[in-house]
Amino acid sequence: MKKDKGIILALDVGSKVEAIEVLEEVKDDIDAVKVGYPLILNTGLGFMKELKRFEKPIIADFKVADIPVISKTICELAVKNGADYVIVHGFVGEDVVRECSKAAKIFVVAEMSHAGAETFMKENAKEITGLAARYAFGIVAPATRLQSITKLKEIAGDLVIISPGVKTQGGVPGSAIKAGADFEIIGRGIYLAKDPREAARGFC
Ligand code: BMP
Repeated sequence: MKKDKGIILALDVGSKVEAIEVLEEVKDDIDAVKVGYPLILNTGLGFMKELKRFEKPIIADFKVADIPVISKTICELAVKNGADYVIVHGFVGEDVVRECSKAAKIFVVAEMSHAGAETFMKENAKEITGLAARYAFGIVAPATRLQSITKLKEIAGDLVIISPGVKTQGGVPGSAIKAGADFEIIGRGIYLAKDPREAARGFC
């Protein structure tokens, strides 16, 4: 995934019209688009193919966390419908991550950005990153906990680190990249802004 602006847009809007409007505005100021359940459950899996015309890598954020055979099927469906990368949970274990990696280029969630992730995820994030290093293209690590990014970076090797939690969740723009992330994921800070283009430029 080519790095220019260092920004991945989390396109969590509720309709095709909104999604296209936002992308038209910010396409020159982002490196990739992350789509997830809010958009895909509203518009259908096939919408990823329609987004191809923006010529940005598409990350399907399905946080896959099922048994291996079902997880692999989800990844296959995502790729068949236009995803360039799929986000998969790591806590489900090696068999799931391995099967998913056979079907797609994957990002593994190492540690999430919300407060609840401190309960179970934080203490296992290093092991999950070690697992990801064997199968994944990258990991997801929290912009809300910069020490976690720095710590996981030591284990991550060549893994690409993408980091959500910027602005609306409290992460300071630019700080995750300074701590070792490759890209910051930004959703509401861009698509809810009065002027999404100006907002996106402000993050570059
Ligand atoms: P926002 O910038 O609006 O807070 O959006 C963050 C995006 O990153 C959402 O799509 C969310 O699902 C995702 N995300 C997150 O916030 N924290 C994580 O730990 C993992 C995520 O994928």
